[in-house]
Amino acid sequence: MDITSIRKKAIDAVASSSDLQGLEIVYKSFLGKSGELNILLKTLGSLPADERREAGQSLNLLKKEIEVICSKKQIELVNSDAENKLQNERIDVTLPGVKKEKGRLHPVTQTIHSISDFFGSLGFEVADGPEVETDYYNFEALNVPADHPAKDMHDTFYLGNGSLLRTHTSPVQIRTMEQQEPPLRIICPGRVYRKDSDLTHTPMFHQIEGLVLEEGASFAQLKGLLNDFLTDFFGQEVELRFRPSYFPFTEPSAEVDIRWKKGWLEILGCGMVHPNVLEMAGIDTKKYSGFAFGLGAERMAMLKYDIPDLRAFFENDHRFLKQF
Ligand code: 2NL
Repeated sequence: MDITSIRKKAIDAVASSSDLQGLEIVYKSFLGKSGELNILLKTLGSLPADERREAGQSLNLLKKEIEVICSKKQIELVNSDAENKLQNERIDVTLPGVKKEKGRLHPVTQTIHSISDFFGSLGFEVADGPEVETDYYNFEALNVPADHPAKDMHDTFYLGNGSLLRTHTSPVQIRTMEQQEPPLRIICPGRVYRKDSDLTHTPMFHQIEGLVLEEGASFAQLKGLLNDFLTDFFGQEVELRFRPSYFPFTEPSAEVDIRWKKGWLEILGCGMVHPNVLEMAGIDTKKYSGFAFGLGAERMAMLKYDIPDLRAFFENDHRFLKQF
């Protein structure tokens, strides 16, 4: 094989390489360990000395030449690769983007926040506590007798190890009275659980209870407070009606109705904290008296936003939630 024909073969092969891998193969077939030039180099030894020198030189020149045309071709291929990508992988920056919907607080959470804010402005502190409670904190400390219907297996979720899911947030108030010295003004929002499920009841809902414990706390104060609260909540003067009622943990007790669409609507329960409850929590009943109230957050949100169906709060349909 003479050098001239190897040279021609190499130039043709490099020129017709259409991609970088192909060029690499061509390069190796001439300049690699067992490439054509190396094989030729090994035959030099069998040539007469005067011819050997000349042949060696031309082989070296050819080697350099092939290296140069290969690297030129390499640059060409890299450039045309980038050009191809620019031509073929176009992005239409004028296409409309995919919108991400903004999240927001659940209407029940917003209601809890707005109620907590109102009482916060009057010096109430927000308190919370466990959702898994003992019979003592959920019932006994609240003067609920052992045979009270609320304690029935059909009304309360018992967890089987002596604990239960709290049926109201009152245990939080009991725990606070045990731990802090009066005077006390607290608001206790949170999840509560009752074994009840139909159109107007869900097994979990949110309750907000309030407690004021101080010297001279009176029913008159309670009435004034609830009047101010409901006026603030509904954003207009509301007419209230206090109806005598019964809760084991308050005495006297009342249910509060507001005038609503030509009739009366029950909105919360309240009363003066029963002395048994205060004494069990270690409060000096000669010095202190207290009043408390409780309301359902979902019910308040339904009234405020005029939502007819309780289930809407639990379905988490964006079309419903984004309205608030
Ligand atoms: C309702 C309204 C009420 C209370 C909750 C309470 C808490 C303590 C002591 C006394 Cl620690 N009372 N909370 C009082 C009256 C009503 O909730 O309709 N409950 C069934």
